[in-house]
Amino acid sequence: MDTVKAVILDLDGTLLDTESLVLEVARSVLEKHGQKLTAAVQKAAIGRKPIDAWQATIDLLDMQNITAQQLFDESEPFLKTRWQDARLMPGAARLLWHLHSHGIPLALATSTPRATYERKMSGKAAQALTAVFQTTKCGDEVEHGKPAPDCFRATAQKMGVAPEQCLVIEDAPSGVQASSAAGMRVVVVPSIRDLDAYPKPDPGCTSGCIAILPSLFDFRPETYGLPPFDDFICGEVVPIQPPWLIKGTVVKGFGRGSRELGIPTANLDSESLQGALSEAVSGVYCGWASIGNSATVYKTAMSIGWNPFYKNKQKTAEPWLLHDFDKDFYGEELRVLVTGYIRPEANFESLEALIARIHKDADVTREALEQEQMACLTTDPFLQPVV
Ligand code: ADP
Ligand code: RBF
Ligand code: MG
Repeated sequence: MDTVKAVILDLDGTLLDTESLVLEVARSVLEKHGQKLTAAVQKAAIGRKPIDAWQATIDLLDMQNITAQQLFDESEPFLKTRWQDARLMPGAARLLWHLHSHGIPLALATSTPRATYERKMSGKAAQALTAVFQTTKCGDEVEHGKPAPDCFRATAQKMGVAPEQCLVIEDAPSGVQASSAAGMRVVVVPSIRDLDAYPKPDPGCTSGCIAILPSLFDFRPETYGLPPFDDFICGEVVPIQPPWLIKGTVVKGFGRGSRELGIPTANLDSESLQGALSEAVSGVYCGWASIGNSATVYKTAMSIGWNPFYKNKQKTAEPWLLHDFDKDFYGEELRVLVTGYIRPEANFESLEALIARIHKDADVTREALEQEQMACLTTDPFLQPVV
């Protein structure tokens, strides 16, 4: 197998969370028409061209007297002013800086037209990253867009590396198809939860999908002959820098945390996730938390996602504060400073296995937060109550 000499990355959904912005704008456009962006609409619209996404929305919500073109025309000017607010995907900055600092040539191959690319990368965090790319190929600079292989072929040619020596990182089925057709190996970090949309990974193949990963945090460069990360805390926790700040009101869940698992989790209201965090974020994390009017800070293990073991329909953020409280705190404000990624959400064969794994997450959390770089964050102003 050829060694990897260059890494080519997709932009939207892989490095940049533009999906959250699109959803936010869609939400406000629909609101003006007295409609709500339901989960069903989101599912139907994701991964589609804007006009097709709006058509699916109209059909699902049974909206009369309006066309997809009209809704598109309403949303477009909004989006144009918002691209600069696009956040980086979890783990994107860490991965790019790591590879760049080890001298691995990096390139970007995106369907976005050049002018929009400039807007999307003009935000503070994204701006800094433009320096790591040796070359960038935009959608309007090739004859045929993805799923055609043109943009990947042209990128490799410009870098002077053979397709077999390129490793591609993609989120969308069309990008997987494009890079596979260009004769490259591709690691997929899916933006669509239904994995049937992607080919089955074959780690041994010389071109096509070689792995599907839950997030960029789970990318292990050494698997592909690239230099390994050296920043793990206690050998396994990925540091999140700067930490994520999540604030919300504690709401009632299914009540099974304490009852079924003996592990109470203070579920945060759904709005606390919208806007504050990328739509794509899920997994098990560690961090510091504080409650209501108190400035006392607790070690916390938190799950974000759909609880595969229970197959939840709604995404939840559920911190387990590693402390024995003598009362509950429903309705109070809870602040979580998320400092590290532990693992992806998983399914388990038994309730006992799930419980055992969560207790291990708690042990990992306790130890990781003792390390200086995480211990020093207890005084962060975000954890203080606003008086
Ligand atoms: P629910 O499904 O309503 O979230 P749980 O059984 O998970 O119910 O219990 C969570 C509630 O228990 C929290 O909302 C909080 O008020 C309370 N609680 C008590 N101790 C803790 C703790 N150490 N961590 C998180 N929540 C706790
Ligand atoms: N649920 C899962 O289905 N899979 C997991 O891997 C998982 N990991 C968790 C890790 C931690 C630290 C915590 C606090 C919860 C986790 N949960 C997971 C969620 C658990 O199923 C949930 O808290 C209960 O269902 C109560 O709502
Ligand atoms: Mg709970």
